Amino acid sequence: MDSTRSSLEKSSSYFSPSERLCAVLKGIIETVIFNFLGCFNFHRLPPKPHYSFNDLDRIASTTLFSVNEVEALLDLFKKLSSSIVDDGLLHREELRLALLRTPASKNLFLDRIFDLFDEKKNGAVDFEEFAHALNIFHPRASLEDKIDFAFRLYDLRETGYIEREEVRQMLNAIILESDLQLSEEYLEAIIDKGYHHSISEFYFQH
Ligand SMILES: [Ca+2]
Ligand SMILES: [Ca+2]
Repeated sequence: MDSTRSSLEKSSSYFSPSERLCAVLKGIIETVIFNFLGCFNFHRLPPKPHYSFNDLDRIASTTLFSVNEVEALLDLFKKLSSSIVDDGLLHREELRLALLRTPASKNLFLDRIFDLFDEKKNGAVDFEEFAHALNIFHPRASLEDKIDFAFRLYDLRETGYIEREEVRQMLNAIILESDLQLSEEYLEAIIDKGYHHSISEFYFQH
């Protein structure tokens, strides 16, 4: 027994500190890879929803689109919603990738559009939400609905009012996107002028 222990102690002493460190790191990496693969084995994506002709017909009846147009929208949705995770849902990063060509870039307008698309507020856009949201851009959509959509786009905090700070945030986003250089005074003047003008118009239109 003593001879076995001394033999083990002797053999372990043959490993240098760097070799022992490598062995520990190897163990950690193997554990991480095992758990990573386990995620795929045990947490498979839920099945993607299937849309029958009746579903497309029902969606067409609640929008201005014909059944053929809803079908074309479904093809577009499938393409956009499978760009990162093919789960039948359009995620924020997938919309960013479609419109900005990158999934990571922050964009206030795009985030706000995504929030408006996501009617059920569950963090992903399903096909029905997608079709309903695009309905607002249909040539026959009413002016009132378009104004309502534009109002909600700027009403960042969803209070029913467009506040000065929200106008400032939107203007800053536009300036950032267009690489414009504006002084703080000039920006304030634009907000003052645009704020009073647009708010009165919104109230007038509503
Ligand atoms: Ca997806
Ligand atoms: Ca949703």
